[in-house]
Amino acid sequence: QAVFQSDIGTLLEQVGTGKESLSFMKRRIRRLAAQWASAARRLDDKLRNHWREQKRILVHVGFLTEESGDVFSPKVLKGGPLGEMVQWADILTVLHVLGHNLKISVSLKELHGFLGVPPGRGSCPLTGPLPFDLIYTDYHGLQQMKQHMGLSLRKHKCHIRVIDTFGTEPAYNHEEYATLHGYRTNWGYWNLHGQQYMTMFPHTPDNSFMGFVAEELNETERLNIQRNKVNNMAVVYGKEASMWKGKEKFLAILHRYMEIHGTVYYETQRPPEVPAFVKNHGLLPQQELQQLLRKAKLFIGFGFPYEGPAPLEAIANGCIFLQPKFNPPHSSLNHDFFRGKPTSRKVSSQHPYAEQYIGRPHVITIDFNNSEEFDTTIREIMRINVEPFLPYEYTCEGMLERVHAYIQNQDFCSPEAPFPPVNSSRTWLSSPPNPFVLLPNSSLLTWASNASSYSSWPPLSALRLLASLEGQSCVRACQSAGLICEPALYRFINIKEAFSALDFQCEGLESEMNHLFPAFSAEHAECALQQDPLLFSCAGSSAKYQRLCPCRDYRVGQVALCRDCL
Ligand code: U2F
Repeated sequence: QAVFQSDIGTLLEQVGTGKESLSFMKRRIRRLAAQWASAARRLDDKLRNHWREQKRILVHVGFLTEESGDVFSPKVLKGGPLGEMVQWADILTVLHVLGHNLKISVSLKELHGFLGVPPGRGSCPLTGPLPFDLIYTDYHGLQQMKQHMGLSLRKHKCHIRVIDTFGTEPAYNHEEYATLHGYRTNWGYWNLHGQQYMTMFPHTPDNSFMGFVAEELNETERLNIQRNKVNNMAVVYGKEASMWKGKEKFLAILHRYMEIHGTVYYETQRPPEVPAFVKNHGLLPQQELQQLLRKAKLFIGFGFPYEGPAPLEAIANGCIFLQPKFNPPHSSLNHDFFRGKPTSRKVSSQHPYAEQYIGRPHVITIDFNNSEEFDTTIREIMRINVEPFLPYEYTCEGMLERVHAYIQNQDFCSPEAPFPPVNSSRTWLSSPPNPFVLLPNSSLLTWASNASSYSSWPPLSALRLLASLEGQSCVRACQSAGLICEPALYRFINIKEAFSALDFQCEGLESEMNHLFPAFSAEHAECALQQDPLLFSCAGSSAKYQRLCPCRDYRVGQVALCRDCL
């Protein structure tokens, strides 16, 4: 049984010392400890009757190992990326607070120690059972484990979770398919289950959304913030001088109305990219950045970095986040940063989560090339009042709840039951629930829930079958019905009966490896099933196909979980 623990002493000891990145993470863990503790109490109350199994968990942070080159640690105090460290600090805290048995490794030596057998007991370290129920790592760590574990990695890989900032879509993850169809990238094709990849934002439901947290405010802090907001104070998003390059025009317009602050790292002199009228504080400790954001009215992004934590922190502190729309959207096809990343996602603005999940009045996304619109928007921002806002999924309680649900329910190790059992399928065919779109109690679902050999998480009761439009992905199709695509439920709809339930008349039925299947092609009246469950994918679209989409409901503010998922 796992018991919530609010004391972070042992966690801090385990994190170790000797690197700036570890010190940054420890400062963060310490600073947010009280917030985690009170969130744990609330979740404990909420889950009162749940038995939570205590898991043996290894966290191996590959990108911080010397063996991977560790380019991050030396830049912690120099404006380098901190988003990953924010997330790892929070992951460690969540696992610790949930009360699991945690081991942490940031070097190959530690990894070997944790995975190996003590000397004298045998020569080959991994012939026995894996001493962990779960291993959280990243792409670097995965590579290192492959080198260390060799073939036994394959045997144990269902226990692995890969923290993957920008996400990996099934077409890129499937080795054979990626090789045959041009989806191979440097990040690899590991043949994992898509939901074993865990992302920083809910990019594609093909992956699990891990996230991180932002600081929460109490009532007094909220009131103080509202009282002390300075209407003409802006903070620019970008701690590295290069992020300011070529932005003179916008800065000049902004400067007509507002006092501009920056937190750009510098050694001795003001970086030339940062104009003299900007009040540059230099890179600030997280806590001081929060204080600055509490006073500022506007937090403005100039297009890079993509999808970091800072905009959420700004919005949580009552700022309006103004950011550029990308038209055309940035993606691995047209932008260097995303080139070679295992995703086809089209990034519509600097921070699509802020744009799509939060939106106005907290987030304003505009075309920065239109100076007039830019000018008007700045003036509008100075007039409107907004309250601090933090989506539940980015609070400590939200992250604890989500990770708890994953740990207790996600299972990539048990073999999946064959589908569909022949008898039940016949019964169902004789009275086709037509359409069973959006009908939770249709006979398909009743039948499937009764199939006693079956357990599913999310539960089958959450399933709503939809057909996408031609050229539309299942991510979009579900979204436009106010739902979310759920790849774990694909196996229930990858049956020929699903086509008739949607009124598709199949003249032919094939089964193929194609990440867009199951799908219907109107031109040939062809119905196509998916041959390989590893390729079930919410992402992906083609003008040739209407895709079959397993959608589900979700909790307000916690998109990773369906209503009955807890
Ligand atoms: C993202 O990485 P970044 O580190 O560039 O993301 P940011 O949103 O700028 O900030 C990360 C943290 O840095 C902190 C701030 C955030 O929590 O509180 N910080 C600070 O402590 N002092 C300062 O003066 C300014 C900010 C993303 F997260 C990565 O995954 C990507 O690799 C990267 C590139 O797109 O962008």
